[in-house]
Amino acid sequence: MQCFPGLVLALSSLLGALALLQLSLHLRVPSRYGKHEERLCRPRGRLPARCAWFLQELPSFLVPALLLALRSPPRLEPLGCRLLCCLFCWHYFYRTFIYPFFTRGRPFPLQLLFFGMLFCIYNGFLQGYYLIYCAEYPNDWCTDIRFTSGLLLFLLGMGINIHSDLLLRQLRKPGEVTYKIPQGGLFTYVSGANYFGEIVEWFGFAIATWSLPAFAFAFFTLCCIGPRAYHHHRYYLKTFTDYPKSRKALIPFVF
Ligand code: NDX
Repeated sequence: MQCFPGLVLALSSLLGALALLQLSLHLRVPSRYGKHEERLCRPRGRLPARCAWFLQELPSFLVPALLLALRSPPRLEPLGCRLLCCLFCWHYFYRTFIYPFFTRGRPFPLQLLFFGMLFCIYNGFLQGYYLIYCAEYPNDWCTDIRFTSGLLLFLLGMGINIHSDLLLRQLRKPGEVTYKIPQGGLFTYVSGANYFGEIVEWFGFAIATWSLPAFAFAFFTLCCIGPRAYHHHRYYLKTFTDYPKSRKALIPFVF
């Protein structure tokens, strides 16, 4: 396989278009899973959350890993490039092999799982293909301000995301499916602390890679889970009369 810059441009543009489609579909009406799923826990047409999240996210880890294995001779020089590919796989290792096994979420709709998997194949291919076959970085990219600041943002975002996922999980005992008011960590300031972390993470990745595919993915993430944070916030305000009034939806002190 070789690098086709036109393919990268086309796939990144399509990802940007999907982001706008996602935004237009879900700005008013949230994606129908989790607390926005109206019919509770009907087993038909749903898969247990553990299984669903594992299957859905697996391609985001496997596809870049396969592309890496198929690349002969291996090309991930310089160090900056190798590190960037590892960051992407690191996140999806967590999301595929760790997050699903601890989740206490409700069963996930099969239809969304199918589209989610397609999305993960698409994005895993785009990010992996670009980093493994196309990206060119100077040998001193690791000391470039874009790489270092992007890496710091990525790590900060990932830390917030994982910590917030943990706080949400601890709200329930095994087998419980009720919703409670999240407390602690960044939830003190925003209802969508896990989403805020994830958005910071992927913008950090985009800055560190300084690439069109990564910026397209960060934009998609913003359009996908930004509105979802807003819908979560409205849900909490509607459901809990004692919900902290100073808490924002997504961005601490701002929105
Ligand atoms: N999965 C990313 N669009 C999505 C699946 C659906 O990873 O075709 C986007 C992802 C996909 C979507 C994905 C892309 C767009 C798709 C869509 C389906 C249709 C759509 C493909 C791939 C589509 C077009 C046409 C435009 C292409 O019971 P429960 O489950 O609610 O329990 C929850 C629990 N919890 C609480 N427990 C007690 N009390 C409370 N108050 C609670 N609040 C929540 O915590 C869950 O077990 C858990 C987390 O819940 P929630 O709702 O906060 O997060 P969730 O949305 O489930 O995300 C989980 C993590 C989170 O860290 C988030 O940052 C990350 O995954 N994520 C999620 C979505 C997308 C994404 C990251 C990204 O874009 N980077």
